[in-house]
Formats: sequence, structure tokens, C-alpha cells
Amino acid sequence: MSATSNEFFVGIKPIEYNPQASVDDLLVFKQYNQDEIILGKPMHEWLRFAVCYWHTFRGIGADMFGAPTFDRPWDQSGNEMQIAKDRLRAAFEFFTKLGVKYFTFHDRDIAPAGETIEQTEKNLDEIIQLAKELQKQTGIKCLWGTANLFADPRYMNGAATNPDAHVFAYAAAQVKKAMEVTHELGGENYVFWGGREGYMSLLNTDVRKELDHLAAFLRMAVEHKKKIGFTGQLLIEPKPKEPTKHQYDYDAQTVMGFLNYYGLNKDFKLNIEPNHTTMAGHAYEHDVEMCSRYGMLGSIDSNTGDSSLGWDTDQFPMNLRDCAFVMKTVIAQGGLAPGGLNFDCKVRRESTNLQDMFIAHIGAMDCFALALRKMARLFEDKKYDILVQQRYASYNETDIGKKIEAGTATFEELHAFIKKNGEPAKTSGEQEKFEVIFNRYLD
Ligand SMILES: [Mn+2]
Repeated sequence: MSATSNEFFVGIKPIEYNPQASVDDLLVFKQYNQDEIILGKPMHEWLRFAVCYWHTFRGIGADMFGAPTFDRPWDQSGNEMQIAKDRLRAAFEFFTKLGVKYFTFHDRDIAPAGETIEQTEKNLDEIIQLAKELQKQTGIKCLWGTANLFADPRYMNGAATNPDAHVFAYAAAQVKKAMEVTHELGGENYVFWGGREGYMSLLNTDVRKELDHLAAFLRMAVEHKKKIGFTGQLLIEPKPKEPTKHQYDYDAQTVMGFLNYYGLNKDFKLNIEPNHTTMAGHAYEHDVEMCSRYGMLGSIDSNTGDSSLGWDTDQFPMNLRDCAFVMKTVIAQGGLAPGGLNFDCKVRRESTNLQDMFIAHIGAMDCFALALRKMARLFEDKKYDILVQQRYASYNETDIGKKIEAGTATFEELHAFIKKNGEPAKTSGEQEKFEVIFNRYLD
């Protein structure tokens, strides 16, 4: 930022939709036309894009092997609180120029920790007041907030699953405040990602005790939500490992099983990050589909990994096939609100231009917008859904199938049915046919 200007992204104008733009005109949307109606809703409502504060405004381009590569104009003043304010102004300029309607944040990304909890909360309150002002000026909303319960050394053995009750209490104090400031910013959701809620070795771990404690922690969060009048959706983000060797919130089915066991399934939904899904050994779209089919898909941390690397690379989603699979599920469940598509993504360490931040988001937004257009066609056509339904037709069309679905059939009855009817006919699964048809909708 120059002394005479409040602009950080100098020379970058608001990004506009121009389907005629040439392939090398990169600061333009070729697919994302926010107010265009698709299946009865504007594109921006289907997609509900959010920019994440941590990677995009706290990322420094460092990795486990190397020093920071980024040199950001808002990180220059030398005073921690001044930097936090400059960074926040830069972020709102970015959200506005990009044309997203939401952002997401952790408590510790947005404001620096102090020496004491009082000082930390004072810093946070000061920055939250500025965020509120900037929200008012720009109309940008908060999709969700969360607490960073993994970076500080106090959480090295876990937060809500720490063997020390004192650390558990610290995590609770931190989440209490993070929920309150999320509420103050009008956040529409609140996310729990338990990066250290797992174990490094079973030899020193009582897993049952730790999971009981995690459930107790989440119950207190539900209570506190009611106490402060926060009506946002609570979300849990599964991840199988990293930084712990095993994270308890391994994948969508594990988290749903946990919520059901502890009676928390009415109070939480899931925030699915496909890069975590692939780390759990599943296909990109697996967790999105799995929890959606149980009415538990709340939001998506939209990113991708790299199959050649295998860790959580948090790359921008640029693959049409992957985005189409996600949008197929999102359309089938009628949208994501109050959740959205949060870009939990970072530009590569080597992508050091400020402009790369825009190009990355524009590319991912266009990829999702194109995926939405393609999958709207698939949805409207009904042909694909009918083909899937036909595979299960025997449950609607035969007496025995209807009785199985109604829960009134018995083993004795089915045994008698087989004795009378013998071998079932061989039916092709036709996987290749489904793959070809899906590809035709991507044309
Ligand atoms: Mn995430």
C-alpha cells in the first residue's frame, strides 16, 4: 500500500463476467455469472463461494523444507496489530474485487494472540470491530468461524482430547470466545476441525476416554450456542490424519457414527474437504455423497490434493470432473445453504505474484460454475437418475422387494422364496455405460 492510497491490489479492477474473453485474459469470469438463474436459483446461491482467511491472507509460502516466498504488501508495518488491520482491509478489498459474498476465518488468523487470555481476547475484539465495519461497508458476510486448536504448543497432545483437563479447559475457553465473535460477525456456521484430536501412539492413549471427552466438549458447544442465541449450523470437518497419525474424525461415516453414538446427530452436520477424503483412501466425491445421502452435508471446504504427493496440499479445485461430481450431489440435495463452497486452498509456494491469488480463485469459481451448468443438464434430463433407479427396481416392483424395504420380511420367508424361485438372473452392473453417459454431460 502506498502512503497516498488505501489500495493493496493496485491495478486490479472488479472481476467481471465475459464469456467472450480470450483464453489469456485471466482476470475475468468466463463461466461464473453470479445472477444467472440455473434450476430456479441464481448461480451465487448454488455456489455460495467463500475465501478463507488463513491460506489466502496468512499464507507465507513456507513449507516443511523451505522459508517463506511471499512478500505481501499488507505485512510491512512492523506492528502486529497494525499488520492485522492492514491485512483485514486488504482481504476485504480482495473479496470485493473478486465478487465473492463470504469469507471464513480462525480466531488466530484474524488477530494475534497476546501474553494472557485477556490480552488475546482484547486483540480479537478490536479486530472484530474493524471486520464488522468492513462487512457493513462491503456487504461481505461471514460463512463460518472456527478456533485454531492445533498450532499453539499447549495443544501438542490434543485440545478436547488432551489427557490434561487444564488443556481441555483452555480449548473450551478459546472456543467459547470464537463462537461469540463468529456470532457477532453474523456467521452462518461454526466449524470444528480437530487437527490434534487423535493419537500418535495407542501405547500412551486411552481412546475411549478421549472420545468421551470430545463428545462432552461438543455438548458444551451446543449448550453455549443456545446460551448466546447463535442460530448458525455447527459443523465437524473430517480428516483421517495429519498432523496426528490417526485423527478421530477420520471420514464422513466415522463422524456420523460418532455423532449418532453420543446423541449429537441433530446438532451437527459435516464440512467436507475433498482433499481429506482422498487422504482417507476414498474417491474425491465419496464423503460429499455419503453424508449428503443422510442429510448431513452442511458445507464443503472446496479444494483438491495431488495424487502424486498424498499429503494435504490444499490446491485450488480446477478439475471439471471432480467439481461436477460435487455439484451433482449439491443439486440433488437442493443446495448447501447455510453452508457454502469455501476455498480452503493455497496458491503454490512458487506462485508469488499478487495476481496469482485472483487467478487461482477465478479459475476455481469458473470450474464450479461450469460444473453447475453441466450437472443442471444432467439433473433436468432425469435420464441418468432413471438409469440408477432402474438398478433397484425390484424393491419397488416385486412383493418380496417391497417387504424387505418395509422391514416386514423375515429370514424364513426369504428362505422359502429362494426354494420356490431358485437362482436370480445375472444382471450387468454396466459401470462403463454410466461412465460414458456421465462424460457425455461433461461435453
Ligand atoms: Mn479445511
